[in-house]
Amino acid sequence: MNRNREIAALFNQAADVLALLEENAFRVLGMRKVGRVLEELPEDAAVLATSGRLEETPGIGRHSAERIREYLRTGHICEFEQWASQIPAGVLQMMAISSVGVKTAHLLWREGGITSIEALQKALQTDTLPELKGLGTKKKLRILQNLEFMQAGAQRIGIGWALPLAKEYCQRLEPVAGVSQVQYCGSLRRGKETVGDIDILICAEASVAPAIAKTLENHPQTTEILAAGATKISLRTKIGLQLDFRIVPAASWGAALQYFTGSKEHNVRVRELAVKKGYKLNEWGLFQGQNRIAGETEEGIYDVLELAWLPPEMREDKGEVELAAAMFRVRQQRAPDWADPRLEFLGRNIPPLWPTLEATDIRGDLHLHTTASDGTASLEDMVAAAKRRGYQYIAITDHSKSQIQANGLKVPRLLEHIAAIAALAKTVKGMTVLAGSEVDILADGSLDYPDDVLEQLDWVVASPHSALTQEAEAATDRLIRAASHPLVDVLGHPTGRLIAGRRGLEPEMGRVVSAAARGGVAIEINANEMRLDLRDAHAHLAVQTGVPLCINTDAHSAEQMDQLIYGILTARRAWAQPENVLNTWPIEKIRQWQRQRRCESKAAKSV
Ligand code: DGT
Ligand code: CA
Ligand code: CA
Ligand code: ZN
Repeated sequence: MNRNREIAALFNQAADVLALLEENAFRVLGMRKVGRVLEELPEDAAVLATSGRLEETPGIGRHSAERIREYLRTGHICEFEQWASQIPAGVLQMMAISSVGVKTAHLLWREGGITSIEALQKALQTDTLPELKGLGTKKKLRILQNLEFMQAGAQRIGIGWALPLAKEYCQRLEPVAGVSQVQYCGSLRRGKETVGDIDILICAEASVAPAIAKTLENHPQTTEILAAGATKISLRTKIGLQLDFRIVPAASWGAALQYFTGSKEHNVRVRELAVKKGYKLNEWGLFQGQNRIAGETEEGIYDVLELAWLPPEMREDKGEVELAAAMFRVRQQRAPDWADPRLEFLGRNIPPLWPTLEATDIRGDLHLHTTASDGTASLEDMVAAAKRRGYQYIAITDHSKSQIQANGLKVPRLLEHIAAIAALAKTVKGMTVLAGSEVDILADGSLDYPDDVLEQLDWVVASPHSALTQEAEAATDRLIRAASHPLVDVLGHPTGRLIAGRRGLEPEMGRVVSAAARGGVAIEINANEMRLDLRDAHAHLAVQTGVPLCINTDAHSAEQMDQLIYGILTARRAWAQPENVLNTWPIEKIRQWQRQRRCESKAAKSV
C-alpha cells in the first residue's frame, strides 16, 4: 500500500486551514487540487518523489513536491503545522462532522466562540449557542444529529482503509522464514463495511515469534507495539487502528481461522452444534475427548459437524448454519431436513457447494462518470480503462441536469454526449459501450429528464442526490415511484448514505424492493467504499425477493474502478450468488431483460 492517501489527507487539511484563515481562494483551491491529484495518482508518490518525477505530475508543482518530500523524510510539513497552529485544534475537528464545512466552522469559531466538538455538542444540546446568521434551527439540529452519528461510528474504520492495510501487513509477513500462511480474519474477512480492529493469523511455530515481532515493529505504519508474546502480538498503526496478530501451529490453523473469523454469533451456534454431537470446539481444534479429530482446515471442522463450508461473509447467524446443514445433506444426496423460514426463498435450489461470487464474475461496470459531468477522466480514457480490465460491457452514466454542482448535463449537452458515446462505441472492439445517464430522482420521485429524453438512452441509473433528509414515508414513496418507472434500469445508491458521514434516506426498504420486483428494475450495490449502498442487510432483502443486484463502482476516475471488491464483499454478505447479480450476465440477457420491461409497459399503456 502506498502512502498517497495519507499525504492527500494532509493537503486537504491544509486547504481547510487556509480557508479558515480566510486565505486567498485560489491558494485554497490549489491545495485541494494537489489533494485530489494525490488521491487518484496511479503511481506511488514516494517512488515519484525519489526519482524526481513528482513535479512533472500535472497538478503538483515544485513547491508541493518539496513539501511531499519533506513529509516523507521527516513525517511532518513545517509550513502546514505553522498554519494549523493559528487555529484551535477543536475547530479543525469540528469539520469532520458532516454538514460542518469551512463556512460553518468559521462562523462557530469566530462568531460563536466555539473551539471544540464537546463545546459545540453541549451548546446544541442545551440550546445555548448564540444567534448566528446562517445557522437556523434546522441546520443546528442537523449538525447535532450528524455529530452523534459520527461519534457512534468513530471507533470503527472503513473497509477501504482496513483492507489495503491488512493486505500490506500480510505481504510483509509471508516471506519471513518459518511462516507458512498468513490470513486476516475477524470482521474484515467477513467483509463488513467497517471494522473495530484487524485480526491476523500467522501459521508458524512459536520459535518464529521474535522474527515476526521484528518485522511488525519495523513496518512503516506501526507506531506502537502494545503487547508482544510468543503467540500474540498487538500493535497500533498511524491511523489509530489496532492490529492483533496470533501465531498458530499448522495443526490448529483451520480451527483458529474458523474461530477468529467469527462472527461470535456464528461461532456460538457452531460450538453448540459440536457439543450436541459430543465434541468440543475451540481455537485449537475439534476434539473428541482428548483427541483432535479436525483442526488443520476450516473445511475439515465443518465437515465433521455435517455442515457445508460457507464463505466467511455469510457467517453472521442469519440462517447460514441451517443452510450449511441443508447443503451438507444435499451433498450426501439426503433430503434436507430443515424448515427455517429464512431459507424459504431458496426453494428447492439448495446447492451442494455455495457458488461464491467473485470479482471475476463481473462482466461490466454499469455506472461510470467522465469529464462530461464531474469525473476526472475523459470518455476515451474511461472506455480504455474498462477495456484493459477485460470488461465485456460498460455504461457511461454522467449526471443529469439538476446536479449543477456536479456539472450535470442539460438536455442539448446530453444529446451530444449520447452521440459522442455512440460514435466511440463503434470503434471499440469486443466491448459494448452503453450511452447512459445517472438521472436524479427528485424529492417527489419524478426523474430529472422527460420520458422522450430517457427513451434515447441505452441505460438509466436513477439515484437520489438531494433532499436526503426527508421523512421515511416520503423517501419510501419517492423510491417506489422511481422503481415503478419503466425507463429506469437500476436504482442507484438508493439511500445516499455515507458510511459514518451521512445517514441518508431511511425508507421502508422491504416496500422499495417489492416495487423493484414488480417493476422489473435492478437495485445497485454502489461499491464505493464510502457508500456501500445498498448495504448488506438491504441487499439480502433484494436477493430474497429475487430482485437483481447490480454492483457498480460509480467511478469518477479510472482508478476508482478498483473499488469493485467492496461491492463484491457486500453482495456476498447478502448471500448473492453470481446469477443474482445482473452485471454477471451476458449483455444479450441484460438487453432482453430490459426490453421485456419496456415492451410490457408500452403494451400496458396502449390498452
Ligand atoms: P470488530 O473487530 O468489532 O469489527 O469485529 P470482529 O468480529 O472482528 O470481533 P473481534 O475482533 O472482537 O474478534 C475477532 C473474532 O474472534 C470474532 O469475530 C469471533 C472471535 N471471538 C472473539 N471473542 C469471542 C468470544 O467471546 N466467543 C467466541 N465464540 N468467539 C469470539
Ligand atoms: Ca476484529
Ligand atoms: Ca480483535
Ligand atoms: Zn454516480
